[in-house]
Amino acid sequence: MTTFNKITPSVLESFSKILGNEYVLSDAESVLNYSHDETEDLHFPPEVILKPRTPEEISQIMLICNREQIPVTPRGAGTGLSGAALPVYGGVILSLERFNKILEIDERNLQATVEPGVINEVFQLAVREKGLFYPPDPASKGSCFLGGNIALSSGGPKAVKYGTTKEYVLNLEVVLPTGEIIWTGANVLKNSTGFNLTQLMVGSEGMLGIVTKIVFRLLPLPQKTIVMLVPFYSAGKACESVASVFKAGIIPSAMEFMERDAIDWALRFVSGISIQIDEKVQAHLLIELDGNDMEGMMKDAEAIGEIMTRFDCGEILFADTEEQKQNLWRMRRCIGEAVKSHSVYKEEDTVVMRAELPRLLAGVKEIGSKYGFKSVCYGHAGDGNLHVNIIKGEMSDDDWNNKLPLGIREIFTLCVKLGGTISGEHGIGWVQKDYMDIAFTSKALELQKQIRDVFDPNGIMNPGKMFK
Ligand code: 2HG
Ligand code: ZN
Repeated sequence: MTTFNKITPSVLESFSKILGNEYVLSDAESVLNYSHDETEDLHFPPEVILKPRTPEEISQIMLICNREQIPVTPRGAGTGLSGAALPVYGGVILSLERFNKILEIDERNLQATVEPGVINEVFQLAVREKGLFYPPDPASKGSCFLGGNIALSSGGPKAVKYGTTKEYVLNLEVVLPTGEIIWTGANVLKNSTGFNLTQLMVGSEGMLGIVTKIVFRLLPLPQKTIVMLVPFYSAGKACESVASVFKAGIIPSAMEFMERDAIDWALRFVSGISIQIDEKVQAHLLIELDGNDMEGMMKDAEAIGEIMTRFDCGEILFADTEEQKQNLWRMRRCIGEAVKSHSVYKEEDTVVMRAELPRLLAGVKEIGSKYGFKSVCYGHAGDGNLHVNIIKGEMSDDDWNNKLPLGIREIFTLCVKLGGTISGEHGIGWVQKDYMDIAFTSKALELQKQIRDVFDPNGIMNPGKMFK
């Protein structure tokens, strides 16, 4: 177990010499703001918040922290959902918020070079102006940073057709935990040169280094979309219908599942959207098609409608206007916040093979009955990624803290049995690290820890995360 030293006044002085006083913060308000992310109700105060502007400044900070044995937690926008950016041992929060420039959009090569503190949606809109498309679209796209999307290998609704963040990363400039600055790859679509350090960094949750430049590949922007909201009288049948769409040769650009409570809570949480829902409806699928051939897309939409009726769906709502489409997505994207505002909860980011979704949902409900907890489930049905929000409700604190982990362990064991694993897009961070033995053998876990130790020999880089 690594031991850490407290930050001394002389170390603080060294940080100020590198950054300037205004970018070295330890006032109570800053400490409070940087002590949590969007994960449940966890708070860990840092000793100091540093806001560097260049890789060289970060390099100097890392040299000091290695010499002084001070933990460093890199942080993007703090929208994470697994506690990966929480300074659990105090020390330094190293914020990437000043790395907020889109350095180049290369229209000839369909690439872009950006800094990690650029907001996902700001980047999406910037490339969109040039007719280009960056598909990864986490629910928090309006506030999350691209650097955080890389750290957690983030996904989002469009992953079902376009893949997740990792599919778009070509090359990374990284400041290593020991201070050296490297590039991990090359700005090319094909690369079979050495181990893939670029993909090793994606999803490493700030434990293998600090990303300071990102080279993304881009796609041409699809011009048209169709959005449909499909109600079901059985949540299980909604899940069963999903695989049939893909089996029919159709790849939607999004296929989202929402249990009845999820949509009810979202409609109460977000203003300006009203949808008539029959009281017998138990779940919905929100399905999007995108492309440039509206006639072909309409044929696919009709085929999907046909398939859905086989699973006892209700009347399908086709969004007629851009505003209606936006409203349906606004409703879907606010579910996480709606659940947070409704109850103390724990979120599990389960993922299985798509056709196993019905068994996962049924299993979650059975385990909930066994352990006495209610769950609200929603998520990316098209890629088998179900967000299970466990609601504390009337559970006692003792059951919540000591009995519930046994139920969560059963849910994750079921995921692995169904060909899946314990996180599809939210990562492991602080909250899921005790369950990693379900997803990996001890040898596979040992290998990952050894890789971490090679990159971070003094154990100061985001310590306490991902592994017990
Ligand atoms: C989503 O798909 C997010 O909505 C979860 O991955 C959002 O839990 C949240 O806040
Ligand atoms: Zn999600």
